[in-house]
Amino acid sequence: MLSDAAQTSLWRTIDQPIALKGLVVGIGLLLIAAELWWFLGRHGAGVAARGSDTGLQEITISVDGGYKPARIQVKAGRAMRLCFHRLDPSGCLAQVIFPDFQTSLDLRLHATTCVELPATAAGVYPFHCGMNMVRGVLEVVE
Ligand SMILES: [Cu+2]
Repeated sequence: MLSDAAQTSLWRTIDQPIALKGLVVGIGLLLIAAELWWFLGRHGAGVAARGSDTGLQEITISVDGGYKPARIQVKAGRAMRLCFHRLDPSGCLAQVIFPDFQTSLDLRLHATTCVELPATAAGVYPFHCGMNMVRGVLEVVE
């Protein structure tokens, strides 16, 4: 056992004013909120795919640190073509997986790679990178 004197020299409590404690807690909560927003929040509205001569709905998605846009709106009952233009060298983004369509796509760097997906019912169909860290979502609406 340490004597009281030794304990005091090893560990000393410095009492802080309550306002400072509150401030530290507040900043902590703000940082937690910011993190949740960053990883789970909705970042802007979905971007609609446009029609094309082929009858497919088309959209080009830029892959650079994330999917831009990450929320894509398409119409139900029409096949679609998604083109990914990969600018990010991170190996993590070299693959896109569409779990609901049981398909995946390998993306070459500085190239545009397209996938055609069949017409589908209205709903929300997420897609993600090879390791499920970077995510996007297909919003299929009537
Ligand atoms: Cu990843």
